[in-house]
Amino acid sequence: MSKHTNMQRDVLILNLEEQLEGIAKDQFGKVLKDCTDREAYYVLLEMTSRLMDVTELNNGEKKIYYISMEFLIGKLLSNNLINLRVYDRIKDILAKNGKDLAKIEEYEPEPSLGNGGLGRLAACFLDSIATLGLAGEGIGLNYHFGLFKQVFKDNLQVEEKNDWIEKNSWLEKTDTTFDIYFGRKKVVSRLYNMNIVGYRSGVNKLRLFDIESIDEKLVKEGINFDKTKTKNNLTLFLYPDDSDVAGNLLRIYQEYFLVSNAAHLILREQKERQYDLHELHNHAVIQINDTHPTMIIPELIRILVEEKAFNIDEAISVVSKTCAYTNHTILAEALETWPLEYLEKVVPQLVPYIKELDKRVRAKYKSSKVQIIDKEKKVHMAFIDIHYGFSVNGVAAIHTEILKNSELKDFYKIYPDKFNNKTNGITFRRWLFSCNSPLTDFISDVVGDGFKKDATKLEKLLEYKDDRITLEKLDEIKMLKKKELAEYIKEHENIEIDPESIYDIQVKRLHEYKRQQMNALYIIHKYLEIKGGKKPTRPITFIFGAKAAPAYVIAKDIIHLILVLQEIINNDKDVNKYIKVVMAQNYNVSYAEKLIPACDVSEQISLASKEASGTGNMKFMLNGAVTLGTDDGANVEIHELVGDDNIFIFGASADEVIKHYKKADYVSKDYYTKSPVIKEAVDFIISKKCLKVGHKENLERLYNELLNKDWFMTLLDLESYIKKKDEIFEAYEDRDRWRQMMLVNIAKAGFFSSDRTIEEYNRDIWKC
Ligand code: H2P
Repeated sequence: MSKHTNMQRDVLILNLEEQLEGIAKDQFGKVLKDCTDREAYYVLLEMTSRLMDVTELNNGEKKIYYISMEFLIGKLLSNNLINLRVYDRIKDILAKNGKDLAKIEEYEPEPSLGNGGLGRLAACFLDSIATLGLAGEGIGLNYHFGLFKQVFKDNLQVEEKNDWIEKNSWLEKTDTTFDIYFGRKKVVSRLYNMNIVGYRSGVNKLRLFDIESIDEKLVKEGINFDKTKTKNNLTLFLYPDDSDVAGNLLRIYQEYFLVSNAAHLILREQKERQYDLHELHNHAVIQINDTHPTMIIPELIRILVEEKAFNIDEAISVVSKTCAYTNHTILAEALETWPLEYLEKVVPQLVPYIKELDKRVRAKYKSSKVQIIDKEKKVHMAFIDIHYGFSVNGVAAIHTEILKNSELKDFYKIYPDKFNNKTNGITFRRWLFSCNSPLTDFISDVVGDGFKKDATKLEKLLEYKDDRITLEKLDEIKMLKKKELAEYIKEHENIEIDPESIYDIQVKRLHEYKRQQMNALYIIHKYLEIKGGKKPTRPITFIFGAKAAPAYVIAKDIIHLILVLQEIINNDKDVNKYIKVVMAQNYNVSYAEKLIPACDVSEQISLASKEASGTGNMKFMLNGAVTLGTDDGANVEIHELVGDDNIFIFGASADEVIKHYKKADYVSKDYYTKSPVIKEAVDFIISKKCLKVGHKENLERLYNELLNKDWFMTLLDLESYIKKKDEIFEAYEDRDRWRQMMLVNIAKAGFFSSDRTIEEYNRDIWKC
């Protein structure tokens, strides 16, 4: 950091109190003490922005461009204060003025610029890239209404727009605009920046592109709008409903808009720094986050050829050396294949380049399995990335192995050196320091502060595995967090929960492969047991948080079932002493920050082989929850780290599941017919009790799905899940053992710091 900015920062920090008062006076004509919490939020926003403005930009000869349709950044105030190292001071000043930072933060609107793990990972990566002092930026879109805001009405999910952009916000409008062409149709983009400050480090930028001609009024009801008015709707929502052609086309418009802006920005920066574009790969590396930004490859090639006088061979060569691809899932639905005809409609100028890329592959490789354009004239976006990028990585060890040996094996044969694994990580700044300060402080007291910069130092905690005082303190902190969550849930969901109960939590995007429905079937099973007189030793609170994609019918039916169970169980006096169900409304990053520190049992129950990594599993572990999971994704690595004694694993292995798919021999009805336990739980979905509270159509559809399809093999694992789950609840009663499990999980979580992940990306891929 230069002396100049250092000094400016120091002066600001020295005079924090004076500065805050000055801003309060300017903005509201009041002293800080008299400001409302909302006003105090804007004062802090201004203060933090000033501090970031005088923090030096991370710089380097080579820059990372992390291109992603999603950046689930969450609220930024606390995180920024922590990274700027003024959190405690600000908290003290506020307290002196009768204010509570936690209450003030409530006024920060939360953007929903992401869907789940993929978007949240991108946000954690930005934090770590900045923390490691790497020059790198995120490039994404500035969706005005984000994903959506979830509300529950009549036990159903209803989507509303999430209106998060305010006049004063972290967004900085810039003067940068680009003309973006869809064939002959032109739109004008505008760049907005957000500062991303690293922990005890410099600042990077998140670049969010918007469209100048956006028309928010297009959204009339819920999240519905005219999908054909591209000029006005492009950045209204992330993931518009893609159940029709217009929705699919809009998605392509968005993707091209993102990458074309990115390409312009990157090339402009190269020019400003007077770099030779033939050396692009020495000064820029582009990380393509899942297939959504794949068109950056043909777009860059196109611009180099048409505007920079490259010949096509040179252009392909330099772009291929610049782009790297991360695969986040093996689910077919997420490996995009666009009909060529759609691309012709939206971006005709790109199609000749895609055809050229395809032609070159055809000339070299005969196998139809690796062709970019298939017989049905569909373009396999991932295949563009693999052929014309220099690196392909999976996001957890088992996932990368599945890519190499099964999903992408034909490519692995051609390009063994391109494939590599980068196990995901999470930023501890947000997922420990910020969301669980009592635990952070306690760990510092026990093992010192070293873990804040080097997370593997958490392992020192293991020396205290038999120390009663340490273990009791861990439990005390957990109880504190459980009480706080109980208050929050009372306030937000109007449900009373007992902090003495076991908190069993499953929070993640709603998807059948993540198997929230299996958890719901367990709850039914427990309910019926209690009705039959078998009471659990200790009450249990089952908590869910999940949004379902608006057009994903069965996912919405699963939410419906959970809400129906919530109503039946919480109102049944014979049962609600023993179990309760909470479906958190509008689960988002802020909610996660409240749920995760309070969790006892972390539900990671995907069908083995299907969850590429998971990152919630890491956040829970770091906060002392014990995992109940399948050997899938990063659970496998958690399992290896904590050992058999500190995790509860059940269900079919990834190999077994892959075999079932290959042989197509899984028949869910067989499991239903053979097992009275399964039958009883599944039948309950369409019992009179449920139908009285819920909707026949939704419940019957879900019931039939489970019996006749069950693509993600819920019934295959249900019995072993019930058994393991009973076991983990029993294990909770051995309080000494449980506390030790908590400690071991925290101690071993260091590996999952995103600082480690980013170090590996940089060492093996980016080389900055
Ligand atoms: C996805 C994968 C997760 C992975 C995450 C980040 C797409 O997230 O499914 O297994 O951890 O990317 O790599 P999600 O399902 O939460 O949307």
